[in-house]
Amino acid sequence: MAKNTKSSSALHEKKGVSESEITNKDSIETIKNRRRHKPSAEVLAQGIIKGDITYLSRAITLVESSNPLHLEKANTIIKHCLPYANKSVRIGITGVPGVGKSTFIEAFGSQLTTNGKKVAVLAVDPSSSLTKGSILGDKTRMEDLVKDPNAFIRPSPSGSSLGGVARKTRETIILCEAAGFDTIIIETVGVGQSETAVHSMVDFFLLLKLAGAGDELQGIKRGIIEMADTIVINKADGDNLKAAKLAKVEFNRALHLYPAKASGWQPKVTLCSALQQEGIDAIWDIINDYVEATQKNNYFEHHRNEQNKFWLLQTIEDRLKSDFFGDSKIKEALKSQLELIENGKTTPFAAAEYILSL
Ligand SMILES: Nc1nc2c(ncn2[C@@H]2O[C@H](COP(=O)(O)OP(=O)(O)OP(=O)(O)O)[C@@H](O)[C@H]2O)c(=O)[nH]1
Ligand SMILES: [Mg+2]
Repeated sequence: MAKNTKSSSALHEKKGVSESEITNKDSIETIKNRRRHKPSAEVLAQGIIKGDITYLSRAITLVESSNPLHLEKANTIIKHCLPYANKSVRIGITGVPGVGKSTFIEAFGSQLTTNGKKVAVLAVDPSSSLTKGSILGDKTRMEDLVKDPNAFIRPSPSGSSLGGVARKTRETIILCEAAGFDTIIIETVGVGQSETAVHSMVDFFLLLKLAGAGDELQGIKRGIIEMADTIVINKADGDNLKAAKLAKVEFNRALHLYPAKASGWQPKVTLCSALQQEGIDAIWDIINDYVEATQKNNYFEHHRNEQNKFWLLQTIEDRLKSDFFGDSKIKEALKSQLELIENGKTTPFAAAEYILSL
């Protein structure tokens, strides 16, 4: 490679350092060009459909933006991508902090890409507006997957409402599918309402659990168990293995007490060690069985249709709410009515009637 003769000043720090051999000038130019020119929605969509990750990331950024102009562009991109979406398995993964979600996704995702799958990992994290997206820190725990050309990891979008975050994630799913990702993993922390939101956007819901000492069913939210298509007891290794096996028996017994699922699927309980990458294959087999069974009995498609209807109504509700509370007249009236309530000069119902009448 030619010596850098341009800057021979003694002040130039890199004197004598030749340009890196691995620097590909063409690709640098391409990246620079892309940054300079803002591609149209159509160009972005075409790029995504060809599997261009840079365009995919850009489009997701538009989806996540709160700028109305970006929103319009994002909607056009999604419209173009929709015919190419839907051809995937969407898997939700939840579990309390520390249960091993990131470690599991690293092991599971790597296994999938080894088997020729293209995996996108997204997150719905209700706390991400505070922590700026925990999956970012997580990337250190997903070392292999981050580098894997067949994997795409996107941190949780920030947002003030779970509804907003969920909408962004749903649209991101569509974009990822259009880009050719056939397995979508959506991670969420098992606190708050985020599991419900994730459950309403996936085909298969996986609950990661730890074997505790003794009473396994204590402190578990009933709703989460009901949502689970499979309970995976993680950290089934070393001294923990015995407790994990016991927990499996208990969960199996407990699951039989729940009413049958609309999918016709009997939830499974299985052991795994994400750290030692044991039991991962079996989980993929379970998911395949589920997909096969529910496609056969038409639940798979029916469920996705139901989810679409749900999100249509949810989106209208969100929009009405944000339009309403964002209106300056309403904001003012709300403030003054709140003061009146505090001073005992009106009732909440009268105040609400008044504000709604505006
Ligand atoms: N022994 C053992 N340790 C594990 C296993 N899986 C994860 N761990 C450890 O458990 C700790 C937490 O794992 P993470 O993957 O960060 O858990 P997480 O659920 O993503 O946690 P948050 O991101 O905080 O919600 C780490 O120290 C892991 O090394 C396992 O199968 N066996
Ligand atoms: Mg994590």
